[in-house]
Amino acid sequence: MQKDDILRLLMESKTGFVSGEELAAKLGISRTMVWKHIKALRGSGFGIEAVPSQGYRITMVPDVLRKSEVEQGLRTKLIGKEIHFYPEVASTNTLAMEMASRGAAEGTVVIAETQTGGKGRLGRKWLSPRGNLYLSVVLRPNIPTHKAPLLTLMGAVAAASAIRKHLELPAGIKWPNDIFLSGKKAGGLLTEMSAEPDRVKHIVLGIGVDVNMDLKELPAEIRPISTTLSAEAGEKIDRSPLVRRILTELDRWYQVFLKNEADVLREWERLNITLGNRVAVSGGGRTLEGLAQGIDSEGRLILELDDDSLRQVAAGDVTLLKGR
Ligand code: BT5
Repeated sequence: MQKDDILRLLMESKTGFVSGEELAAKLGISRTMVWKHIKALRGSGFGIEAVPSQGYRITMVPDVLRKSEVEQGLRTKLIGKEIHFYPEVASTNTLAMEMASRGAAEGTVVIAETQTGGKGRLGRKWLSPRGNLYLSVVLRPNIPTHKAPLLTLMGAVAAASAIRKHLELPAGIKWPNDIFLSGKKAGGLLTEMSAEPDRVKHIVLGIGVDVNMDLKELPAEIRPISTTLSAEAGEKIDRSPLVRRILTELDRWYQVFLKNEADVLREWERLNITLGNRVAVSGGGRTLEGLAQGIDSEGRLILELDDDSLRQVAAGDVTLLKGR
């Protein structure tokens, strides 16, 4: 799109300025058309000043994810070869599941600025104000259904690694699907699956990361136990390169997963904040307490109960009680 090309040329300019004449010549359009595009860009929130004899210059970039910006320089093999951006959807997971059942290619990504019906696990809600990341990826691994939970762990490794590398924040993983910073939840994962009796047909891996929202957007009861990347970093975060990094890490860790699941589990163990703690695991109407000792080859949490017996837990909500 010409508008995107103008944006790119302005962003790439060393001096910041590009003259209307140059823009017109590079795009093969009239200067009047250039002016129309500049007006449209201003309309979508960009600050662009026009200085006589120097040209146009960007003075403010709105906090909006742009497809061209995310795709620019994205060098993944599989994840994000096709990306669908939406200003608003009910749930990126629901949409990606629909796309997957209609044959969407493996690696297809759905991203939205906000969700009106964001989903957590077990029918819970994922609040989705603007300024954060909401994305879902279609995967088609050739694995038995009982291995599917490992993809949540893989996604958590990828998300935590991306946050660590991109922002140098010490993101950790709380079993099974939470991204934690400073002891608070900064993101979550939701894996949904369509399966034959015992093989996976497709999986949608959904990731929500709290990035730039004001914590006041969350209800008072979860505000004290939640955080955002910008609150932790102490500055607003440019989301496009962060998305790129998350897709890059997903691309990498999904390949690792397909080659050797154990390598993913090893990295998960390195990044997790659950193991070694006394925990309470609730789910299915009951709570178990014990020492979180490890995870097994299917991603289940191994608990050592107070009578020294071991118990494998496939799903639940973990509360960290105290350290070792
Ligand atoms: C999760 O569930 O943590 C999974 C979140 C997955 C969200 C992504 S966004 C893209 C994709 N599309 C979707 O529709 N979903 C995925 P769970 O462990 O069940 O945690 C849910 C609980 O977290 C809620 O009951 C709240 O207490 C809390 N919560 C809700 N919204 C939150 C937010 N934005 N930040 C922090 N905590 C939140």
